[in-house]
Amino acid sequence: MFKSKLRQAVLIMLAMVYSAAADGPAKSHPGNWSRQRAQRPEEQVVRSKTDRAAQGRTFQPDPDMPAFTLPDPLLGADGRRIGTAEEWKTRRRHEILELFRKNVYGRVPDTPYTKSFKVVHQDPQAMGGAATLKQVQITLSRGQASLTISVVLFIPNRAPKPVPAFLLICNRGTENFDPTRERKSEFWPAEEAIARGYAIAAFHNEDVDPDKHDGFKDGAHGLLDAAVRPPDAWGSISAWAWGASRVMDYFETDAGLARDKIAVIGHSRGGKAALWAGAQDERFALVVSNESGCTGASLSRRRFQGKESVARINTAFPHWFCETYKTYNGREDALPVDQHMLIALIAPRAVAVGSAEQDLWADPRGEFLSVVHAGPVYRLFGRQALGPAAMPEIGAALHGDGAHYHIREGKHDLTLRDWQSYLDFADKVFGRVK
Ligand code: GTR
Repeated sequence: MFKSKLRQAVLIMLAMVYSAAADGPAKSHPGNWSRQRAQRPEEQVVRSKTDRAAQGRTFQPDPDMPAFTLPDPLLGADGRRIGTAEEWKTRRRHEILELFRKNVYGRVPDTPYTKSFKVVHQDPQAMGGAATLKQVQITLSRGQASLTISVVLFIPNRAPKPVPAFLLICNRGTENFDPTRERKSEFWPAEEAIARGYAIAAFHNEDVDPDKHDGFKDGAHGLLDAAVRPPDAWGSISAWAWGASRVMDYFETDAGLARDKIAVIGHSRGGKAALWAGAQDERFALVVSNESGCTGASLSRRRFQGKESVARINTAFPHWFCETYKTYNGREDALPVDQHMLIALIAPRAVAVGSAEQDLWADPRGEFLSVVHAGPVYRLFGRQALGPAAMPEIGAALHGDGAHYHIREGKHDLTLRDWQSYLDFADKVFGRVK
């Protein structure tokens, strides 16, 4: 009893020291940050799958950047510290969700709409008999206006039902989730998922909202917005996240799918949407961000040359976030949130973040640190997240308690290698392996 209390106290102290150090000026970590932190005694995570090609290389040291301090996810708006999971769930989680709605992603209007699901095509012998294909149309209507999200879903035939499932918010061409399987893509490796006993689904983000700035006339905005959009009206990232939740509405009606084992995954802009979907919609049991970068998994306050900034993303993609977010252009330190708080909103559910070595635009270390700094919130629930871990070697994955991080060689992309890492973690999260 005493021993376990002592151990808990040591863990909390380590976490506090760790947060303080990593929140402080970036320049307080000269040299190789990863190696400095590699020998923490309380390391909880399992190292796995080191790619042969990587040969023990670690991620490059940080470039020079201004010092920064992260907002504390556990400090409530009234100045009181959150000390229990209950306080987090009933108070702080809502405060942080509101901060993200008000300042970053925008708010979904509460306009009423109707919803219908239609299985428009079904093939019980798809993939040479390995899977059942379902093509589902989800139609959202308001008066005479409507939009339809087309979902491609494969469910493994040779697996006990209901099965866990991955839902991809696809921000690349629809050929990446070809229902005929004539075209196969690593971006959505359906055969791999099926062979491993997972259902796999995808929809195209532009079904929900075309990825262009048209003054919010088309897509979900055209359907649901009021005549005058307030400064915290939702942008396209939020619309895509909302679309993922509408697909989840359908999943809940499909007896083949385990509704408590649904993962939402996205790459890059799709990864930003997946995180925001998972932050808001607690039905997603696992949330996967692949190289989501700025206003996805990476910390906004880490500013260095060669990384996407808030000003740059708001200028290049003026339709992605709410208007208020633009007031933070060049003022990241003034944001009431940073992206570790987005990850924290997923707690105690599972989160997986992946980076690519050459993808400096997305800031791999900033993506890793977001997960680390969400740790104190996971610990309220008795989960360790990544624990006091160092960034893994290139090609390695950390499967923590409720959190996963990996970094692979190569460029900005969602590859089979990334998927394998996420499926390995999902196996653990969903109790398919010890
Ligand atoms: C880039 C953008 C990133 C990322 C990426 C993508 O142009 O700057 O934030 O979202 O697009 O979606 O591939």
